[in-house]
Amino acid sequence: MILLDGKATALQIKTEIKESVEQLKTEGKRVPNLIAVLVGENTASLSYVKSKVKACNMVGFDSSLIHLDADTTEAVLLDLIKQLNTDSTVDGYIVQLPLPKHIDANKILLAVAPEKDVDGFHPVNMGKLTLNLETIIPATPYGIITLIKAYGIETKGKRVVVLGRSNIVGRPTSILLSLNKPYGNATVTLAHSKTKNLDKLLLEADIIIAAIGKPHFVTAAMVKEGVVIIDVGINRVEDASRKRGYRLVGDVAFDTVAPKASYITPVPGGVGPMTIAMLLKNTLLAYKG
Ligand code: BQF
Repeated sequence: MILLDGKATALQIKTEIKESVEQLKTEGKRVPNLIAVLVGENTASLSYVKSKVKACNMVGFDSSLIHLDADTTEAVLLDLIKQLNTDSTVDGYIVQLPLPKHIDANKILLAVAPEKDVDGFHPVNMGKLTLNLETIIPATPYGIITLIKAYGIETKGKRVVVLGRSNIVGRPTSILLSLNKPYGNATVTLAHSKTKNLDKLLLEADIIIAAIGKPHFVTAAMVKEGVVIIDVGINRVEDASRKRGYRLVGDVAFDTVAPKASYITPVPGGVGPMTIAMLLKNTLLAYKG
């Protein structure tokens, strides 16, 4: 079993980005600028945006957090987005999800200028991804592909089961892996809550991408010997022995599945850090235009 070390791979990517920023500085150019917009007080969201801003600082990007009240109206948020779209000092920005229920997330994502949409969630960018056109790839799917590539794992002709059909992870990942390009060409099944005979499907999978948000959902009995496991789950489970009162666990029962796997990502330290690194990469690409 080989551990897919997302933390180390993300550090390599961030180091390369940092070197690019230093190069820009020696050329007397401005540095990339990423803005994070957060609405409300969701504690997980707040920790995610903080780690994104911190990662920006680490590579030498400009970055700031715009933190709006939980009762911010859709109109006010749309107004901010208009400003960010026309602000030439902003290369890219993200609107942290989930948004409060009184705001229509689809309407917000549609308002983001596609060239500044470093999350890659705008329908135009999603459409380009689907059509195998050059575009901004959502950070988590991009991180998954980059991790697979870093370890030289073959995807061509492999049976992949993606568990979970979210717009942010499952669906774009299933599309990417099915495209006719390097680290694509897989035979992909997108499984979800209505899938029948999931156990049989998983047992036939060469690669499993777990993104359903259920702690320890995938067990050893569900996977074949030699399987590649990419665990996207970031689930908080109560743990009185931790300072915070919880610990992070994946969608895969790591301890029992790992001995059967050829490669497996840990949680934490797997796909999560890759997501942050690829957001920075997307910001650098948006800067370069
Ligand atoms: C790690 C996210 C669900 C819903 C909205 C590193 C992150 C997480 C874990 C992180 C996530 C999950 C993010 C680790 C960003 C990934 O060491 O394992 C980093 O910050 N993530 C998000 O912005 O929105 C989410 C999960």
